[in-house]
Amino acid sequence: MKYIKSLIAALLGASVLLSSAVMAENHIITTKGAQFFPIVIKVAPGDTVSWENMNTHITESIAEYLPAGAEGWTSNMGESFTTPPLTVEGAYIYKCTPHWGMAMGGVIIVGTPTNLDDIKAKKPKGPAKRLYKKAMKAMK
Ligand SMILES: [Cu+2]
Repeated sequence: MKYIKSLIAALLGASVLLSSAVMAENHIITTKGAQFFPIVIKVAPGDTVSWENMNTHITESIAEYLPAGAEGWTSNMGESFTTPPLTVEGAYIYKCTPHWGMAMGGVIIVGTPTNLDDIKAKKPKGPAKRLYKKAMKAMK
């Protein structure tokens, strides 16, 4: 009986480990004209994000609008890019640098976006302000 109990405990432990590894998801963002779609995407910590249909676009994180300790990224023009696993919770604002003047950017919300107050405190302007507002709205 003791043996069976420990066997069950081991199996349960293994399935928990397995499911947390399997649960990490990849989320796709695509482009429509000079816009990312969806503009705001919510993911879980450990998930990845990929951009497709990038033809004349890039994705570049904006250092001042990332959660503290998060790593940024910059893709090449036209590249279908995938982030490393996004493990730091928070809102990540990114842009298409060549089309930033046309407000082409987006927000990735990883888990709980505890840095939205930090972003607000930096008084974002123009497209960054718009993205901040969209992130706030997405959390309501
Ligand atoms: Cu672009």
